[in-house]
Amino acid sequence: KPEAGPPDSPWLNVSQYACQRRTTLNNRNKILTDALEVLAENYEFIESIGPCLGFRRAASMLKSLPAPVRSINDIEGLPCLGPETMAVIQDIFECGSSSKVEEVLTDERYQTLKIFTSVFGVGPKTAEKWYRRGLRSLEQIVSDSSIHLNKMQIAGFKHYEDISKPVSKAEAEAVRRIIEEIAGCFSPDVTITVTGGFRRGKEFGHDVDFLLTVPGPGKEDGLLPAVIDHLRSQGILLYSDFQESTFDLTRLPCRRFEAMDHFQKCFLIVKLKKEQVVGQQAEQRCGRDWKAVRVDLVAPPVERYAFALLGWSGSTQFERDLRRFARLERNMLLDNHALFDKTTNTFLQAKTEEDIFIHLGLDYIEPWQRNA
Ligand code: DGT
Ligand code: MG
Repeated sequence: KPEAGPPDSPWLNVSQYACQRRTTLNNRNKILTDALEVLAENYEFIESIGPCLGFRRAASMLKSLPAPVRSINDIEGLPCLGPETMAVIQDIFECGSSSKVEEVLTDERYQTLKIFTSVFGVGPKTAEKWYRRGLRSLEQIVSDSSIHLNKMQIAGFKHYEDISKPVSKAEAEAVRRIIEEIAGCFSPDVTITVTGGFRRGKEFGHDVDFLLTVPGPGKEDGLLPAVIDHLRSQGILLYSDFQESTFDLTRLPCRRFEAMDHFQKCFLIVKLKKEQVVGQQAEQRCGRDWKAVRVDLVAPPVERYAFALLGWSGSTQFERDLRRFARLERNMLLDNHALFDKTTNTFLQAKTEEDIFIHLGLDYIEPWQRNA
């Protein structure tokens, strides 16, 4: 049997870091990666970070392969495949499925936590708390008067039907036009950039993510509150959670990955009229003529734009590996705000994403190749 494919095999020299791989949406190993991601998610639910990341890393590596894996021999020598992952893959090749994965999929706890965490504002901790109280369905939660829901969760339940459905590219584009028009009233110099999954070329997303910037120091102050006010006065604001900027250059960079950055941002639910979406006719007579859509807006200072853009374009796994690569291979700290070289004790400046890749000594990876 071959040791690691033929000498000219494209599978040689696959990096352990997602930021050194090109991962398009064309995943040739979906059967394997779906299975591994179920296990990762299950570990996430029990907040077992190590095993969770292990399975996520393995799935991410397999997504980058240019061809389907056909046998266990194919993947010999590839990085990110621990013994547990290898056992799952072996099971799938030998039996058509992994008993470990099947077990999780039929597990009541996994199924329940999956439903609970599908609600906007409900994370693994809250889901677990409800599960322990014996609750098993969303209906039970909304009808249980002893459960206290926060503002975000109330909105999550209220608009569940709409926001649990995927957002299409056409809908994302319609949202962009709305935000663009409103932000243009604040300043004619505002630029609006789609980030997240849509920037990576996805056809559908769970929300629409945007970066808004205004050239000139401090010119973005007040931008998002103004946008929110406008949405409200147009009657299309269903929910908003505005977070004032806590960005402080003197306290950079953060020592580890933070779930949240410090830029001015807001998490919204907006009412998107069907007539505003290209290719969609307003439903006549029966049904509503609008859909609730989750929208995230982030407004970094313009000199932080490249870092914010790189940080908000994802995928999450790509971001994790960029930071890990910077830290372990370059002795640098990267986050959504800045890149810091610990060897020279200096901040490295960047106007574009390309600048950041150059600082890190990485080949540039296009957004559509970051679907790790
Ligand atoms: P989707 O919306 O399900 O199609 O997938 P994405 O990739 O658009 O994921 P999403 O919308 O949760 O987040 C967009 C990217 O922004 C993702 O790679 C994570 C990244 N990100 C960077 N900083 C932050 C932050 O402070 N909060 C959140 N939620 N995401 C952040
Ligand atoms: Mg998104």
